This record gives sequence, C-alpha cells and structure tokens, in this order.
Amino acid sequence: MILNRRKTLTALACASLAALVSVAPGMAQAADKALTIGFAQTGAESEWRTANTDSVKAAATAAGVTLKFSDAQQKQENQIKAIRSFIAQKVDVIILAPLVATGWDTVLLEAKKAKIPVLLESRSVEVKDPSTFATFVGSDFTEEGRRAGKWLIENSKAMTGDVNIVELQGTVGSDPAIERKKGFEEALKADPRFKIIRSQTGDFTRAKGKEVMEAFLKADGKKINVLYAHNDDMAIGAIQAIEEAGFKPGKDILVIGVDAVKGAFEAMIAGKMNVSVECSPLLGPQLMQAAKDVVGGKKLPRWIKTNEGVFPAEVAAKEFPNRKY
Ligand code: GZL
Repeated sequence: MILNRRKTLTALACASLAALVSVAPGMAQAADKALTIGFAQTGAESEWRTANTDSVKAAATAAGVTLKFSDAQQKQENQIKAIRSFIAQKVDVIILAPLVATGWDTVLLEAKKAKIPVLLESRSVEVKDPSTFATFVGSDFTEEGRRAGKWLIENSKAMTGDVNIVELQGTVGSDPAIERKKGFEEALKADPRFKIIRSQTGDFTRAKGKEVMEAFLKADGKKINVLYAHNDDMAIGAIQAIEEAGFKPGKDILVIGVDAVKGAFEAMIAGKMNVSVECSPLLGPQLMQAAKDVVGGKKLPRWIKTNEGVFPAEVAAKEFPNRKY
C-alpha cells in the first residue's frame, strides 16, 4: 500500500498520542451538531463504484448528514474543483476518493488551511505532508494482489510448462492499480513458470476491459493461460472477448478478478470466472463515524482498513444470496 511504511509509523505515533489526547470539551459539542460533508467521488466506472456511492449516501442519510456529492467523471481536475467548492461552502468534512495517487498536495493544503479535515476513501494518495488528510478508509490493495497470486499458485499445479498471464490493470497511476500489480508479482516471483506476457490498463471499466482483451487475444490467443484483472468489471468485459474469440473463459483461460461484485458471482456460477478477491465498497458507515470523530476532536488511525476474503467459483452459488453489493 502506498505510504504503507509511513502509515505504520504514523499509526504508532497516533496510537500513543491518542492515549494522551482527551477530547477537548469545546470540540466535543461540535461532534453532536448535524454535519455537512462534501464527497468528491471518482465517477461511476464500475459496479464497485456504484455500490460505494450508494453506501456513502445511505450512511449519510442514516446519520442525518447533509451530503454534497460530486461525480468527477474520472477526471482529477474535476475532483480538485469540487474540493475547492466544498472549501468555499465551508463544509465540516471533505471525503475524497482520489482517482489517482499524485497531484493532491496543493488542494489538500488549501483544505488544511481552511481547517476542514479530509478523509480519503477507496484509494490513498502520495503527498509530501501526510497531515493534509486525517485517515484512509479502504483496503490493502497489495494484499489483494498477493491473494490473487496465491490463488493462481494453488490452482495451476496441474499446468505443465510456462503459465502465460495477461493483466488488465486498473486506472493508470491509481493506488489500487499500482498495489494490486505489485502484490501479484510479489506472490509469483519465486516461480519462473509464471510469466506476465502482456499488461495494459483497462481503466477499471467493462468496455475497456473487453477492448484490451480483444487486442491481447489477437496478439497471443492460444498462448494465454490466465487473465488477471484488477477489478471484476474488466474481467467481465474480457470474458465477452474471450468467448467471441472462440475460447472458453474459466477453462481455456483462467479468469481472476478483484472486488467480488455480484457480476463476478454470476460469472463464476456460469463457469466463466474462477475467483474474485474481495474488496468491499461498503465504506459509508465507517466514513460517517470517522467524520463525527474527527469533528469531535478525536485522533483517527492513519488507515481504517477493511477486512476481506477470497471467493473461488466453488463457493459462488452458496455465497451469492449473502452478498450485499
Ligand atoms: C478499490 C476501488 C477500485 C475498485 C474498482 O478501493 O478504488 O476502483 O477495485 C473501482 O472496481 O473502479
């Protein structure tokens, strides 16, 4: 995870500091007033993102929070504009789902100067001054990548010779894309049989995932043994391309996704996908609690991590009725 080492050190520092810091009485009242929160969302690029937006909106309603919502249509400049607008409106808290990991130093400093705490959700950032955001609410993407790699190691024992992998990366420069790639390669590096023969961004969308997979198949068709997609939406788009090219997804080409959205369960139940590594979008309640705490003067942990599992096709039918997104 980006800033992992820094986060760990900061978390330790915060933990000891938190033990000393009592909630300042004046601030405590602030925690009870109805909050106004500005939410700068990336857009609606995936099933995951839609579920994430729904979770935050529902939690805001339940908490009596006035939520000002901005959909950036996958453009960082729109998120920066939204943050500046939230500052001008003097919201109590800003929630940011940063499209990419860099380019946030200036605007986060402006929020800090305006004394408006920023909560990161769903992706983290790389900034010079980590005090410009109060916490990151989200997953360990590096671990998700490792889990995908470990699943492949466990489920390719019967394969002889090289295991040729094509990789659909998430949005270029985004925290999950960087870390899921890193974790996956880390898990596989001990065995030279595993070869990533092509790797390109599908921008976390079904349409782009299909388009790039078509190009992979045109170039390497029969050579491809495995698809590793940084999210299920790209995997689902790629499954269409695999079928249109005359191959059986889940059999001729193993399909590994991340998120564990409903679409992945449907594909696994249909025998077209082999596994999805869970990444929960249901961050709304944790974000509302963090907003209340930070306004109330509490020190937040640097990283509020979500706990997740791995769902192979064998359990998909049983698990599907329990899925919440
Ligand atoms: C993960 C989130 C990623 C999802 C994708 O926290 O940022 O963005 O894995 C989504 O589906 O587009």
